[in-house]
Amino acid sequence: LADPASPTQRVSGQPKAGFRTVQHQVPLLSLDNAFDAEELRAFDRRVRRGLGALGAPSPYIVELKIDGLTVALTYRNGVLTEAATRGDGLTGEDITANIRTLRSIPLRINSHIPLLIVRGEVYMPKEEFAALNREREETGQPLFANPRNAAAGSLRQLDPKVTASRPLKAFFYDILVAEGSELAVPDIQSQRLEFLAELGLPVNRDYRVCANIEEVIDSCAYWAEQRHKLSYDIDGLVIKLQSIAGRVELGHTAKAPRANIAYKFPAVQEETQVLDIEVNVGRPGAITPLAILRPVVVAGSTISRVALHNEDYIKEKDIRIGDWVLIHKAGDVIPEVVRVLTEKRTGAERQFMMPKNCPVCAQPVFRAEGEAVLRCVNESCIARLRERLIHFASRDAMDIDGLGPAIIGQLVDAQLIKDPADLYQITVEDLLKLERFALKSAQNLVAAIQKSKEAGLDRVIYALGIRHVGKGAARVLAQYFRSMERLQQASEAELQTVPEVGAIMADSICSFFGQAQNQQLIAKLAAAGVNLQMPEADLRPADGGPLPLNGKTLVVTGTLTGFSRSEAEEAIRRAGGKATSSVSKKTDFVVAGAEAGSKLDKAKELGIRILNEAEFVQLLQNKGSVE
Ligand code: 5U1
Repeated sequence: LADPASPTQRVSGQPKAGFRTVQHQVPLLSLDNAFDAEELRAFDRRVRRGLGALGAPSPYIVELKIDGLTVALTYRNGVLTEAATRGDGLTGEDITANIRTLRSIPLRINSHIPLLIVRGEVYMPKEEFAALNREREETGQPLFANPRNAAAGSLRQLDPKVTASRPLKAFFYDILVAEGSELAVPDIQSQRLEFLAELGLPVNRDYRVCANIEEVIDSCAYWAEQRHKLSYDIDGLVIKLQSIAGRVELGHTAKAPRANIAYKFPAVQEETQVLDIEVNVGRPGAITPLAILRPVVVAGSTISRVALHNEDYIKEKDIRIGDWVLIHKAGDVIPEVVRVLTEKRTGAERQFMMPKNCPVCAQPVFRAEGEAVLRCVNESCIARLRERLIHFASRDAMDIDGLGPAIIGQLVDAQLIKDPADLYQITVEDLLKLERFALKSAQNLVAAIQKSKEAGLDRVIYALGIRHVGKGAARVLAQYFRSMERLQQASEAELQTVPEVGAIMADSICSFFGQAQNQQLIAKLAAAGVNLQMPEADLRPADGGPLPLNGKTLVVTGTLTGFSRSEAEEAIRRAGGKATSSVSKKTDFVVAGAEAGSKLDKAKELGIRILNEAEFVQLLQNKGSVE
């Protein structure tokens, strides 16, 4: 009776040992490329000649070519039964379990068509890619080079739970097979896209129907300019004959249909010279090399410096001072050295050596075993303090309006602050002694600093800059421990019971709070009046009686309408209960929202009381029975 379209099928059980290969029912062709207007006009002449209509203009559609991973989905009687990668076009890999975890892909489409196979592209939006990489950096994991690699890496995971945790999306653009359809599949490509959308599949609506090839060329010029504004990467455009009958008539070569072509944007790699390599001291003491470049415009912005990450990276790419290099923007955003143009070397280039001492405080630097990064470990290094303060004041941390790197630099140089807590002692008079401060701006900054005392425990935890503790983890820690004091006292073992906290993070938190200067910092923040508590439980009964979930253990699963997962767990803790992530005999209740999966099954198996959202709210409000 298992229904493959049941929401429970979004999360599958066990990781697989490997992917099964699948034979595509219809080959997934690739595309020939055109690189300029002339090649597009030549394509148009071939199309019109092939159709015997050389004199007549031909209508085309221009679609965005999403830079992701091609997939083919099979729906039988409207239900998603199989998903495969493109592979070599004839054989792909079975990634059904992983595809099912993508919320934007329907498990059931709005039709009972006996067999439908559609083709599309799975991708990761640029911002989500950047956030994922930030998180990976914070937790010491290797970074993805670009959104495409991140999408491919996320989809080709043997454990679907990993795929489920990644921000993947998809667009569909082609119908490979439609059999026994009671619905007429349209014979015009733009109508086909709308048809796919009506079925409930995600479709990119940024297409343009063009009456002739000159309109196509205009559209290509438009997107060459505008593509950087999209929230996802595209690696070109696809020009297709609107008429599907025409497409069939023209047929295909061994590799590609004759009626379609990909337009590739002009290369966005530029040559420039490495004028120097400098090192930066970041937080927490990471000494990172930075190439100073002869300024060059790449895809609309001037690049004059590029991160070289670490010693191994420089060695691997063999980057020397004076080298000519090819640079591009990875993921269309982050400048990166593609390769050294060794053919341009004159012999005057110089090898770069990482410093043995911190360039700011002159103390020796260290490279920990297994790490690629050199670090300055001098706690009083001015450069480290500056970076720490920049992070402390940043938008995601204490969000101190007007306290940017330049002012922080002045405050540090004037020796007005030695740690973040000193910020709260700064007066208007102190600021007036610095450059560029007038009475009003000084008053505003002092007010902004004072206001940040109520930023919230999660922000303070994040602002401390504990290694491996990102924004999300700080929020979870704040919700779990509810006060800085409790967090400080937590053992490594207790920390590891917190969802999302692993061994590396737990170790890092303990070693942070184990250091005397960090304990002093927390004490100073508290003395300055920074709020280091979560707000008191607003669900606590007015009469001060027992909390409604006192001593009870609950597991939240599935999607609730009124709470996010962490909000529901917070509500449980505030009501005196314990929120855990796995169902066992010790679980008192399982709160099951929409699309609850294996945890709900396990609860049923163990005979644990299952609450729907309304019953859960009743319990929180002390209106239901917990027995
Ligand atoms: N929008 C779109 N992207 N894209 C990529 N259409 C499209 N068609 C493709 C490819 C590789 O190939 C055709 C052969 C279906």
